[in-house]
Amino acid sequence: PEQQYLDLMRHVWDNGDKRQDRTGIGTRSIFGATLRFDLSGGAMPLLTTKRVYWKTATREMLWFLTGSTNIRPLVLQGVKIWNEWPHARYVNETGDALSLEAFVERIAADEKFAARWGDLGPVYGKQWVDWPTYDRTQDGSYRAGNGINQVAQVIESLSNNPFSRRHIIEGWNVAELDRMALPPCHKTYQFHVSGRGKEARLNALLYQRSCDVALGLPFNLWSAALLQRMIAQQVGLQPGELVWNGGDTHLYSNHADLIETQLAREPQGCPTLEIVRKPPTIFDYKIEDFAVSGYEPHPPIQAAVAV
Ligand code: THF
Repeated sequence: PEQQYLDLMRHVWDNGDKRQDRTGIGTRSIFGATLRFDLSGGAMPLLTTKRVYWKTATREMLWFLTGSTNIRPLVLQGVKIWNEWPHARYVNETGDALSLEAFVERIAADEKFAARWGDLGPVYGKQWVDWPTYDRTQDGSYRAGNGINQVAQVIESLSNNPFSRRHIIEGWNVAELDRMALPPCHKTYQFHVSGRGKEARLNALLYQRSCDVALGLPFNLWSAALLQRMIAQQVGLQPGELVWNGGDTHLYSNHADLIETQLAREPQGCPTLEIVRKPPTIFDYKIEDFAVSGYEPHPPIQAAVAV
């Protein structure tokens, strides 16, 4: 299964279109790609050709499910993957040349500062569990309605109407894109039930509009499979297939060392995930609930994230 990822990386690097991108770094890019993973028996799309920090990605997923969009809870757990964006905004808007490290320390130490500068806007967590609604009033104006918890609704619909074709979690809230630090990359998740009775399986499809194959995709694959596994457990289905669809699928030109190193390595088996307890709801998972076995990856490969 991992070979699909390596083949995609090779293909994008050798044949991708060289283009300038928003970050100014430059990418090689293809448009449209598909990967498929069978999660039966607990198998996970966890890459072994470099160490992937699956606990970091898991903490991020649990943070999405809390509805939070502030980096502070991540920072307090030592998760650094969202720090660059609020830092860049802070430096831009205040002109204060505070280093990334000092900024992050202040986010951890100072709750008020974090509330002011640590927020990413209405990104994933907000849209997933509290998508805003508007009620039209008598005089034709609008007032805020109750938010929609899409994750809870998908659990409901999978339980009550498993064969529906509408089990969707959507991050792309058109009206709020301009307030997001970054519009969602992994923007649409669709779930699907195949088979019946004890054999019934939960499949998932992720559509990702923009994909950083070297740094983001290893996280995105793990996280999608993790969400699929948690939902499957909650609704009593076996894990089925994960289908990943990429739109602009690219490699940053400054990731050459990572790419050549990783492509020279051999995959090391198929890691599995056990969820050691069944929490009462999808919102009650803790990091301790997840145990990975058979993970003996090659060493990590350091690379800078494009902001
Ligand atoms: N922007 C870009 N350019 N690439 C991305 O992958 C990306 N994301 C999120 C939002 N914007 C993005 C942020 N997610 C890492 C991993 C995921 C990220 C951001 C950064 C990263 O640096 N990973 C390193 C270190 C991990 C660690 O320190 O724990 C790694 O080696 O994997 C993708 O959705």
